[in-house]
Amino acid sequence: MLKLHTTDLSPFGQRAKIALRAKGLLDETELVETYGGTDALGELAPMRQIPILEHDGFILPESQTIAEYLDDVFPAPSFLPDAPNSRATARLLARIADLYIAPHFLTLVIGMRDDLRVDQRVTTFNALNQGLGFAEQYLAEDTLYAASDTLSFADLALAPFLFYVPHLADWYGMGAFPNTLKCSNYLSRISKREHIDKAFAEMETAYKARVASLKN
Ligand SMILES: N[C@@H](CCC(=O)N[C@@H](CS)C(=O)NCC(=O)O)C(=O)O
Repeated sequence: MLKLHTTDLSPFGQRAKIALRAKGLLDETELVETYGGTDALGELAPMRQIPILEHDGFILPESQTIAEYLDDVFPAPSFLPDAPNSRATARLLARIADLYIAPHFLTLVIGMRDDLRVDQRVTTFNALNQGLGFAEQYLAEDTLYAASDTLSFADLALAPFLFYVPHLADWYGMGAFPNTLKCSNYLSRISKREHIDKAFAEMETAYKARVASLKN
């Protein structure tokens, strides 16, 4: 039995959901729609954050750990390329997404509600752009996906965050990808790929609903 606690708006949740979809497991997964921070999530994991996966009684938080667990239990298709350099790049890009992009993304999303001050906007976009610059160094340009010609941990982690970059830049009146053309090109090319396209469509709908609720 597979169950995923998540919401379509969350790029962390989408990492787990894309993983399930790519493994052909989404149809048999019960999706529990929830935002983070609830008492019900707190009973499953101390972080109280989405996503949380349940698999035959095993309860697992943290999106990257969930993706790695799914790859261990359901090995095909693998989320790691064959070549050691590409495998390392896939892991590195996922780590860059978590360490240097995700924190600034969260500040900007929370700031939509709390009306981030102008100086904080600039600081946060500078930090976000620095994180994107780190990804830029390692993104492959001549491959179908971020690290190779197959979907990997890099795409599961990076693509959902990059999806939001133009949306958040638009919301805050900032430029998207000012010095990161490779990231921008990657976003265009990945948005057409199987599994990612569905995630992006779900995020688009969820983001529009979020914007509408903030404007009301
Ligand atoms: N490191 C976590 C981050 C997950 C995360 O920040 N989830 C957000 C939603 S996008 C959340 O549940 N926030 C609620 C809270 O922190 O109380 C992961 O990779 O799964």
